[in-house]
Amino acid sequence: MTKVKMISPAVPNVPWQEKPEGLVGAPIWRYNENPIIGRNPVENVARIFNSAVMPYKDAFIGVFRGEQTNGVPYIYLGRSKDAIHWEFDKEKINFVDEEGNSFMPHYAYDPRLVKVEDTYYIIWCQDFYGASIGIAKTTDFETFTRIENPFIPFNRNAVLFPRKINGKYMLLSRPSDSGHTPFGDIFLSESPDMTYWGKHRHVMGRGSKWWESVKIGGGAAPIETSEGWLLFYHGVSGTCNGFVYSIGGAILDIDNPSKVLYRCENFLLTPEEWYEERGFVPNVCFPCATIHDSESGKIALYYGCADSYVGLAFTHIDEIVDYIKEHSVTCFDDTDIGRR
Ligand code: BMA
Repeated sequence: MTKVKMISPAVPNVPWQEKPEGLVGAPIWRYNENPIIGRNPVENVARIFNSAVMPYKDAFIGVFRGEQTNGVPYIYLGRSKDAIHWEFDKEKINFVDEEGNSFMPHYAYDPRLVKVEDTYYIIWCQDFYGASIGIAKTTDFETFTRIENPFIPFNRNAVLFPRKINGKYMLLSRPSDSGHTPFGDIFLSESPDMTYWGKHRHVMGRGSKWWESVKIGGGAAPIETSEGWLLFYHGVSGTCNGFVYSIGGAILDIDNPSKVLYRCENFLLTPEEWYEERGFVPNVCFPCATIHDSESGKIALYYGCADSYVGLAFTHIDEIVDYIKEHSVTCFDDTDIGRR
């Protein structure tokens, strides 16, 4: 029995490795065979990173950011029996619009995959006369129907909550500019139908702590727990050699998630290993998904590494919630409702 309850299905085959002895810092430890996806994983795809996975039937499925050899990112479907070794479709996902006509975005990156009720949603960044958020839905991973873009540009990072809250779909996002945005806070928007989005609220701002002082953005879909929504997000620091992306943690109010209950002042994971520090864009740890088991409390966290690889790390619900609470520092902009 875990102390903190995860309100989600049991996933007994969640990938797992025990915590190494003598771990210092936050209770998150890397898989010792990282990276789990290396370079040139599919013909015409140079790198896969910033990708999202989840349990599906008795195995696992995922949507993967595949950087083609012409440099343009698209989304590829992958399947796995153990959530560690992945097989990818050779062709990128061919979306259709609501009339059934083929729809191929100009580019598509940083997909998240979230199941709400009986539908799986893919949320990503695409061109909409500027970088903005795209959404598609599927029930069978064969037909992917692109639905309305939720926002006008610019916005390059979004993730859906895994259930409606007070009857509404909830989407975290980070409004931005069209490039390598030098600012950014996390906002929350709600919708009755996944088409019309409003009641926008500020959730939390870039932090006063140096590791997240430039911008922050939602990461994995929030995990529902008895303490609130556990959110793994990314925080960015500016250095004389460019941005550094670390993983942070916060817990949001269960009924009103624009209110931050706890926010960890320390990063949970920061680039340290060769596959995080060295690559197409060095020094990037970019969380996009978790697979978690409510019975055992095990959490497997998937994150993009250096815009080149996919990494896997582990934590336990009781340990991570304790750590975030023990090291929590919030300000008024975090804890209030977020409407001015
Ligand atoms: C962000 C996004 C991510 C990327 C990161 C580091 O702006 O584009 O896809 O991992 O930059 O390059």
